[in-house]
This record gives sequence, C-alpha cells and structure tokens, in this order.
Amino acid sequence: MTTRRLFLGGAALAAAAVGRAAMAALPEPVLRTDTASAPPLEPSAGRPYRPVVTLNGWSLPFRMNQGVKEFHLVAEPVIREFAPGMKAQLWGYNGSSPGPTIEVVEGDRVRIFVTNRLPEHHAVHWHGQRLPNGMDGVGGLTQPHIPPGKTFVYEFEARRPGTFMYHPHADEMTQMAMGMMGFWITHPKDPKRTPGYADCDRDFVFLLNAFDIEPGSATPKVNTMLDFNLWCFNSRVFPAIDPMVCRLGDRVRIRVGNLTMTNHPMHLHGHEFVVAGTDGGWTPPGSRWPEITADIAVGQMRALEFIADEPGDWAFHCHKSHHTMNAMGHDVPTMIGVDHREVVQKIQKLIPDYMVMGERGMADMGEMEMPLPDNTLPMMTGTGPFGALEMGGMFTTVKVREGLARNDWRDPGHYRHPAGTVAYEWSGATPAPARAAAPASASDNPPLRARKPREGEPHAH
Ligand SMILES: [Cu+2]
Repeated sequence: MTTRRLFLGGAALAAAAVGRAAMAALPEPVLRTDTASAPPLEPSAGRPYRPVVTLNGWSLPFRMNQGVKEFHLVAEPVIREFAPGMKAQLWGYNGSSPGPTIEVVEGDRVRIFVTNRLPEHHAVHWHGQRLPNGMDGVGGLTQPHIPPGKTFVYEFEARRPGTFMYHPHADEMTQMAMGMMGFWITHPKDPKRTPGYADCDRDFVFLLNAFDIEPGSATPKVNTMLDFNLWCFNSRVFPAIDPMVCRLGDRVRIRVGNLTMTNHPMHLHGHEFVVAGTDGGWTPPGSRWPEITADIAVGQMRALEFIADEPGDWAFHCHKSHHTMNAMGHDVPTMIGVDHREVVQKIQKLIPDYMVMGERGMADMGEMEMPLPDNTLPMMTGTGPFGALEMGGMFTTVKVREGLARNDWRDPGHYRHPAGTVAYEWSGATPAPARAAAPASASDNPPLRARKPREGEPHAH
C-alpha cells in the first residue's frame, strides 16, 4: 500500500479534481491490489448466476439502483507484481492490471461509471457487445474522449450472453501496452435454454497480455510492436500464475482472451477440449471437434471446455516456446557444441565471476543462480517435485484432484503420483542399436554433388 501511495502522487491530484460532491452519487469505487485469484463473487442482488474465477484477478462488485446494475471503473496508474522479485509500473483499472472482471446477466440494464485518473484522455470500448453506437467507447468516433479527472457514464442492456472484453479506444497503443484491459461476462438468463451453453463446475477466465520491460527497469516500452519480453496471463508470469484447481470429474471451462500483438496456440496436457464459445457467442455443439491446442488470434476470445477426468498436475501453456520464458537472455548467441574453455580461462583472469553457458544447451539456466539486474526475473525458472521446470511467461497448471470440496479453490500442492506411474531410469543392459547396413560400393549410394550456378562457365564480365 505504501508503494501505491508513493506512486500515485499525480493520480491523487486528479482524484481531488473529480470533487467530493460529484463523487457522492457514484457507487464507491472498489480497489484491489492483491495478485491472488479471488474466489468467485456470488451475486449480491439481481438475477442469479454461477460466477467465474479470474486467474490472479477478481470480479467487480456492483450495486442495484432502481433496477439498474451499477459499476464504477477507475482508470489509473497501478503497480503490478509480475512474479516475486519483479514489479511493473502499469496503467489499469481499480488498482489492478488487468482491471476487474465485470459479470452481468443477459437482459440486465447496466450503468458503468468510468473515472479517468490517467494523465491523458481515455475511453472504454466494450469489445463484442450489442449496444447503441454511442456507447461503443471509441474516442472521437462515438463519443468525446474522457478528459483526465472526469467521469463518463456508459449505459446499455446486456443483450447477448457470452464472453467479452473491455479495453481503451483512446491512445490505444499506449494504454493497452501499459496494461489496460479487462474481461466482461454476460451470463445467460436461462442457461438450460441457451443454445451451446452448459453450466460448468469451474469457470476460469484470463487475458493474454504482453509487455516489453527492459531488465532492471519497471515501465513498459509502449512503442514496441512485436518484440515483447514478458508474456503474461493477466499481467502475471510463471511461476506466479495461480494453478487452475479442479475436482476430478468436474466440467471445466477456461475462457482466454488475447489482447497481445500476436497469436497464441494455447495447449492443454492430458485432456481434449472443445471450443465451446468465441466472442461471437456459444458455438453450435455439432460444429465442435476435439482439440488439445487452440490458436487464439489477436482480439479473439475462446472458451475451452473439457471434463477434468485425469488426476495430476497438467501443464497449460502457450506452445510458442519463447512465450514460456521471461525477459533475460533471448539475445545470447547459440553456443551448443562450442568448446570455449580456453577463452573462459583467459576471461576469468579479468572477470572472476564469468560463467560458461549454453555449450550443452540452455537447461543450465533453469538451475543457475545468476546475478540479475534489480527488478528482473530469470529467463527460465520454477521448481517442481522433480527439479527445475525451466519455464516462464505463459505457463501454468490445471491441477485435477479427487475428493476436493465443490468450492475448494486452494492450491493442493504438488501431485503425488501413484507408485509405478512415473517415468524411470532404465537399469538393465542397453542393446546395440540395429543400423541399416553400409552400402556395398559407392555406386550404390553415390555422394551428393552440389552444382554451383554457372559452374565451369566463364564469368559474365
Ligand atoms: Cu504465445
């Protein structure tokens, strides 16, 4: 909290400018800086629904005002811990990046107050919703921008059940690169009569987002187009992304929205899932096929559904291998097969701490305690029951356990594998490999001969 106050010097001024009297009619803004996944927020009023769990995030409480569901979003600078040892200066909503998840029910009349405590103007776009054009939140196109210190009101009916996102549509490149985004769930009014929709026992939501933060610094470089170095679920990186804990046999839904600048093939181990929903709605069951990887393009949302029927700790990650790493070391040269012992001895006379890395691959980095710049995470990190995981970035686990209570979301710790079910070292004799016999003469298998262009011909000039 102290750090937050220190950092918000400018924002506090803007807040004062909003004025106590003007704020009196607004719903109290609820702020949360905790990075742990909040338990599902049961609806306090209005139509019933089964709330979601936002990974390393939370759902925004609302108030009912004469039949209208009212929320108060505050756009402001925030400090976000990506993983222990690294905090970033971001922009977000209500104390966190991403902002809180908004949960409503199909048919709800919704009023959202948006207070701008940023140093520049703002506007919020409700990605995927059916609404009056003037509520779509595109600064300059459908509304005037929200100046710093001002509060605007958005009001519309949540017409279509589904999974949506919200994000700035004002200086969008900067504001999204700084971490401004959030999820929006419109639960179906009549779940049993909503085509393609099924109630789930565990319903997780998170956004894919990416940042470019130089090792040793804390503010994202907002002009980066592709070369990001921190690949996140909800502004967190492995090993600090919470596991998704499921009871054996649960019907599970994971809704993933992509607000990065590239696609992410999201991959689940040990189970098959179907894409049961997109940001366009629930998919017809006859259109689904089993998958273990779903590529999620920029600006898309995919709702993945499966039965968690295999106990264990199952990896769930982006399949681009650079996206399961953190910031340090992507630029180091490949040293596999290079014997540089002699050079190292010479360098160590000058720099005693100099280390050899990468001769046998990069796995050493997962175990090595390397000195890093302040506020920097190792490239490959995390430990499991069998040693170093050598991961980072967009990686977490789906933990499937027998005998959990229906509402138990706590991390059950490492999976305890039944005896005889873990890969083990072969201790017997290793037979010589059977190889194909060498050809009897060279003419059976003539050597490949490359012919250079214009070989044997005189040069043109
Ligand atoms: Cu990825």
